[in-house]
Amino acid sequence: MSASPVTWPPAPDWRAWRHVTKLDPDRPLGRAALDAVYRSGTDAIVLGGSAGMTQAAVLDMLARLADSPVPVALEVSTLESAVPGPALFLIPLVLNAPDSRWLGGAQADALSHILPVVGEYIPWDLLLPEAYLVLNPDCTAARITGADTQITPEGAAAWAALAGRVLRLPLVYVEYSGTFGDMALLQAVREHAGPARVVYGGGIRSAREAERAARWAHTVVVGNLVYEDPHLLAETVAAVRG
Ligand code: 1GP
Repeated sequence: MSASPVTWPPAPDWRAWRHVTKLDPDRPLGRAALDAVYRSGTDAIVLGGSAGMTQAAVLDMLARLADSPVPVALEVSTLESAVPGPALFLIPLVLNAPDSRWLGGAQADALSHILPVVGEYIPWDLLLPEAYLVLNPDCTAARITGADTQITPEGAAAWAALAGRVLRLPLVYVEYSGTFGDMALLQAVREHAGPARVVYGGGIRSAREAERAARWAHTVVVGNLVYEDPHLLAETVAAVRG
């Protein structure tokens, strides 16, 4: 295979991210809230959502974030939203879904469409797989994937060992989107994920929750708070930095 005709910028140092702010391209976000994100000290912005990841919405959000002081990553959950511009492309795989479609089938399907058309332009070094454990039964991702959200800390530890040590995936994401999760389960994941970075997201609405999650997670993700109380984001950043 010949070398890519495109030279992409180097990937940002995602291993150093302690605090990440997740923005949903499908949700309206005012200028004041965006300014609060920029001023918060967060390490990176991730665009992601379980619904509404249209090409137009993602391109619009990327344009608004052109002046971001921190790297902007894109969680690629639909084929149409895979557009150039982000500093990093996160590829979600759902470990605890019963259908292997969410653990590779959907991604291979997407590649089967992309490879023949723009294969030589794919920035492979900017793609980063995330091994998700989806744990809030009421979140959209759980409804879409049918994830088994009732797993125990021991079950989560086994998934973490499989992802981090056997499959050697770089990230294990403990996802409680919308609700604050079980810290014993997060601890079990951290203790068994081997070299993988452990990411936690879900229900962080104050410094207190951010501090608790940051005890076990390498990276803490805050989403809803930006839309509800953006002025509190900075205190979650301060809390994870200890
Ligand atoms: C969602 O993990 C993130 O994917 C953050 O969750 O929106 O509950 O903060 P919240």
